[in-house]
Amino acid sequence: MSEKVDITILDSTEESFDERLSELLAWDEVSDKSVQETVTGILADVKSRGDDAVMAYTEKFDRVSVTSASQLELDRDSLQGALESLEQSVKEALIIAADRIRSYHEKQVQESWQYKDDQGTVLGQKVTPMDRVGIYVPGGKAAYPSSVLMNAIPAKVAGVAEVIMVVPTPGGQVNQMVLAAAALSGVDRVFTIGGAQAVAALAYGTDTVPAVDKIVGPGNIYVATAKREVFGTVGIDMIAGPSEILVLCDGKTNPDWIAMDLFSQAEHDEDAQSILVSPDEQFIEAVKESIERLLPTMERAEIIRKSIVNRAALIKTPDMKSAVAISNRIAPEHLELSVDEPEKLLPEIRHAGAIFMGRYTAEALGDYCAGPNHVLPTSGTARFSSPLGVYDFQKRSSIINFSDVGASEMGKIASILARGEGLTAHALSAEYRVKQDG
Ligand code: HSO
Ligand code: ZN
Repeated sequence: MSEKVDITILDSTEESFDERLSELLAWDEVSDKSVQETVTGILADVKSRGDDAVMAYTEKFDRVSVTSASQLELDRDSLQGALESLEQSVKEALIIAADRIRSYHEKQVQESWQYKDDQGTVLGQKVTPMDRVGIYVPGGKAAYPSSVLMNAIPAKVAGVAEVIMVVPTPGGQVNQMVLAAAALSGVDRVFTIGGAQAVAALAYGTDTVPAVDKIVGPGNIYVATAKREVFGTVGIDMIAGPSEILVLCDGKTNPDWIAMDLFSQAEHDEDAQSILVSPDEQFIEAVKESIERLLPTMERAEIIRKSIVNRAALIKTPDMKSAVAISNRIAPEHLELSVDEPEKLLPEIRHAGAIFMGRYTAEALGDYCAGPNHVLPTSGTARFSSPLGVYDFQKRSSIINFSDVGASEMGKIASILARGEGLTAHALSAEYRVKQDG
């Protein structure tokens, strides 16, 4: 049984193509004034009343009432217990995923370095982890254990001493797999709080929740708005837009595989974007047929249909070269190169969050267990940003150690520049160290 799906089909040689593509790509996060006001109020309240405000909002929004904020913290045993309670196959899968994510991220650790210039002055860069990081994990349906691994493991690999997770438990419902993932990732403390109040608690600190240096992790519009507002007091990660996938295919992959790869991102969200670009017109027709046949069988058919009808496209190009050009213009979060020799295309790929090479590399593998991070730049931001990684939890200090000769030589230079800026104290500070005899 197959049903018609109104999916956009474009030909890149048509005059209207650029405009149609731009329309399709356009994405604006709704910035709602009332959300903004609510969030500002919650942030200010938590900042001034601390735990009392956190408890009040947790009761209001999550229907969880406690007499002391310390009851909102889970102990280590309950995390370990959650891991033990999992079905064996699920536990093993989580362990394998965590191990692979850890191994991959260990390669990203940046080392400190130093060198000596010809005046004997030592210059360098010292890399240190952040002290404390907060990880936001959404509650309910959008609680992805895989995202706990992807956020917490890089922080731990970076050497962050304390990783604090917050996760709302609406109606007291705790997601065991999320807690198990926290245990496996080495999360240090977990608080069952969420929303803007959790972001505020992490940013400002309360008697119970310690203030962190950076907050990462996805959340709803309230969480995203709160993160934006506390930025500056703490660091934040990028604010993720809806998931996207772009498949470049030569027409020789099983069309059902490609249809399902498109669905895999479409099922995240009605606003998710799935695009196929191929020089093979018949293949595009075949994928459309697969979509129409497979869609009614999907558990999340309604979300997928809306995402496909609103934001998907099947794009026909004259050749692979123009397909690659379209991909570079879109700068997708996920890019599949479903061709025989993907390494030949790779040098031409300029912007993509993650590149999935060859017909066997389903994007879904990257979401869970390949190893690289699944927190990736969306909405074209791969033009200037990168996947979440260890480097997001490390920072750099410059090291400068002047020799006496160096201080004398560079003191003369600094003095000239300082006087040029009219900053006499700077000039004298440098000049005091200039050797008078040389
Ligand atoms: N594809 C999502 C991540 C995810 N997928 C989590 C499944 N679970 C990020 O773009
Ligand atoms: Zn996904």
